Amino acid sequence: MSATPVYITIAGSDCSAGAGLQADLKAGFALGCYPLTAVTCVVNEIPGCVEGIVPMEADFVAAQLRLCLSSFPVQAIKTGMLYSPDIVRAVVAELRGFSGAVVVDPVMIATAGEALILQEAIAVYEQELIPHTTLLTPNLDELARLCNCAPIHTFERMQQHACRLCEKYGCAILAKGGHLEGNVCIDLLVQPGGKLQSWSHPRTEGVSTHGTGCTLSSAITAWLAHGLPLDAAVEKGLAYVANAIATSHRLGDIDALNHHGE
Ligand code: PXL
Repeated sequence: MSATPVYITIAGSDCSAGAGLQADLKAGFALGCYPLTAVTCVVNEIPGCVEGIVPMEADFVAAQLRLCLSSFPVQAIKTGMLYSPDIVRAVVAELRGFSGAVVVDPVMIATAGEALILQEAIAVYEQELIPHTTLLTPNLDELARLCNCAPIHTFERMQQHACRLCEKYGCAILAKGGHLEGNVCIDLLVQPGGKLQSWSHPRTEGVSTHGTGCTLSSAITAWLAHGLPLDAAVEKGLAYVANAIATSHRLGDIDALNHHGE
């Protein structure tokens, strides 16, 4: 029997269990991996309302990462909500000796608009974390923030800025065009060397989900941990999320993603 792939998610806890490390765990297990966790923050929230954020001490985030890395055969790492400059720096220091894939979901704001990052942490992402990244997965707001440009609404501008970031940092960019103008969502993968691939799907109307970004980056990391090349891992990650949305079920006021494997 082949070994179960192991990856680490470095993320915040969402008590409503739709996003954050809870989403990562569900996607990782559904895709046949063993996801380990390094907790960065505890977020007291339900979809649409972040009531409070309690960050861990940065040294303790690093300690969780160090113990996991030294105790398990870790194939890949994903980062989600890192929140503070100190936590981003602590993560970067532990990543230095790691040679597997690193997927960075640059979590900045929750769906309802609340900040999930201290503004000073963004410069640390740019200067220290993104240069260690294999794949960066910004949504349109995060892409505009990282490019220091006006809000992005069209596919052409999304492509132009994703290519710019890819060249600047030498890492692959998956720009998530879920909120582009029109009825179609287009996700664009730009790889160093200039290879472009895109996937489009119609917007799912009337579904109010939470945690799709976390689920996507975790599903991609799971497929990378299985040994798939980047473009295949992205394609299968996108399919996983599309299916989780299409088969989501109503739970109180939200549509809970349906996590199940292949
Ligand atoms: O979806 C972004 C996100 C990431 N991580 C945590 C979150 C959220 C959104 O609410 O709570 C912990």
